[in-house]
Amino acid sequence: MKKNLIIACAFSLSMAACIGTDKDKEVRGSTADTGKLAVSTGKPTAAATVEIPGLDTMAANNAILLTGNDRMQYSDTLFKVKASEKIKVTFKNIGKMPKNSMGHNFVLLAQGTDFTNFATEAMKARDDDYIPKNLSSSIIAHTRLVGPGETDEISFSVPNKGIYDFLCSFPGHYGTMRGKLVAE
Ligand SMILES: [Cu+2]
Repeated sequence: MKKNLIIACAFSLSMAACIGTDKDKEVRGSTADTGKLAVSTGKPTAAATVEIPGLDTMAANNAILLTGNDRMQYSDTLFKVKASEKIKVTFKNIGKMPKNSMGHNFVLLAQGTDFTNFATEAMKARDDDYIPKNLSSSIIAHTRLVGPGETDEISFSVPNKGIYDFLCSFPGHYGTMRGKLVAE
């Protein structure tokens, strides 16, 4: 029960909501048993311990291959990378549906970004392929919106160790097309 709660927390919309107060961090830090990770919460000095299933056994790989399909799914929702080193994301839409009804992208958010707010603002940015200009400072990197059979490649790096959210910002997709990039 407790474990389920922690897992749900790790994948909830906002890490900040899970992390809570300093007092909570101490409690969480003392009870978590696997997959411990120092997480930046936006402030360089703030850290908490969270649990991500499968993270311990993953090797860091800065060459990310990711696909999206017609069922609004990414091929992976968890990546581990090295911070401060070049990361290359190759993202392909392997679906067949038209781009205007099932386009996909990969948008990596800066730590501390309000995930739901970002997704909501992105929905309004149809003319900019659902990349909200008013929240550009919240975006570390993004691919273009790709249609069926199309691929885009981007390179970037993340400055800090910690957990970063990514999503497809096409309207309605973020519920299933979302994941975490963990930098170590
Ligand atoms: Cu999508």
